[in-house]
Amino acid sequence: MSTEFVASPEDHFSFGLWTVGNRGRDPFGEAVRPKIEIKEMLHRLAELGVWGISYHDDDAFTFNGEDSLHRQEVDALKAGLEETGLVCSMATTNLFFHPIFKDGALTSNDPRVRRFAIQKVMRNIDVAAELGAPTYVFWGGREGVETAASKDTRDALSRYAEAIDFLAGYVKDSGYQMRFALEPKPNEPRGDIFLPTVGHALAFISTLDNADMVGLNPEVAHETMSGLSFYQGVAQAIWQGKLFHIDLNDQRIGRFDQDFRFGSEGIKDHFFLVRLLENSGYAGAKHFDAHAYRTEDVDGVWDFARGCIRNYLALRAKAREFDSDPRVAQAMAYSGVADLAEPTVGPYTPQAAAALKAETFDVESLAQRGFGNEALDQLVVDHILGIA
Ligand code: GCO
Ligand code: MN
Ligand code: MN
Repeated sequence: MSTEFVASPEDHFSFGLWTVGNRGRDPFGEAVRPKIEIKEMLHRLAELGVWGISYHDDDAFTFNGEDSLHRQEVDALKAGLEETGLVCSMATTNLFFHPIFKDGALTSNDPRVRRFAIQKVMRNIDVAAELGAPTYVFWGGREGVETAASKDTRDALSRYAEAIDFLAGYVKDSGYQMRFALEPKPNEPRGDIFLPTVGHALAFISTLDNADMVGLNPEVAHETMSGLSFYQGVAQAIWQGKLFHIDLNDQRIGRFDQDFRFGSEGIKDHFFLVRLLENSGYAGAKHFDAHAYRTEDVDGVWDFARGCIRNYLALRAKAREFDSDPRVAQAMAYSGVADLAEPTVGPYTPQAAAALKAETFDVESLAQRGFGNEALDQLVVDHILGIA
């Protein structure tokens, strides 16, 4: 296997401006790295074979800036994209940093804050459309509570749905080719965040009037924080046609949101994740939402970015190797992997029900079957370790 993993724009890798732009601030300490200018970021990313960038309005444009300044700033970003050939693969709104959002944005108890938040999103949706972003993400970091006494969650979810439907109406009415992707997270910065997991978000989407244009942007770290399997969440989102975007990073279970370099921690989980994305035909952005360790200087930031890409490409190579190993095919056949794709009873008919009722099963012999999953999984581990 080649040890040179070179990305090309066809791989659809993307980075948020805030990821490589992260200066290492945390709740206990201030910035440890200088600011990198957006132009510089775009050039460095393009050199790494990256396809796209994503941004929050406030990453690139002055918060609540005058129209003329806003125009200049949008033009500067546009020029940077044109110069480097990068696309804008996703846009989003910062609805969490300014103190006005301390009680939430789309779900603040203050209706004036809710209206301001929706206006802020509309303003940036116009920019996103101009930049050609196909996906608009909603991460509700402040949409939540510390004390359940402060909000009726049913009202909060109604206001959340109202806002998403209103904004979806705005996109459709404006003729923009854009879909929304909700990003679940269980907590941090709020004590509890609404739509805490992939499952909650999928159920919420099904209540929307504009469910057709709303899907998910799941993040490795967010499901893993809760101890859930990211792989299973993503697989279900794909099954429901709702994987619109994905935030790739890494995380240890039960910790705060660590945003580690992709593939640096849960190597086996990531092997299966990459294999799933590749084999499912997912064609969207492979978006790294992570940042360099706080120990790093600017060189470390680019080591981090290269590492995310390298780990994805290496795991993709491993997954291909695994899927073309005849011993794997044999072990999978023994385990019955393909048999699960066979319908069990088909659609209900009285005849099918009667036939099933009349069927006899040799329960004892069925119970004796082994599925060979130890041998199958050892092949997984052997491939990952390079000893297959
Ligand atoms: C986090 C989130 C954010 C969002 C970003 C784009 O935990 O901080 O992952 O990084 O992804 O705001 O919506
Ligand atoms: Mn994210
Ligand atoms: Mn996150």
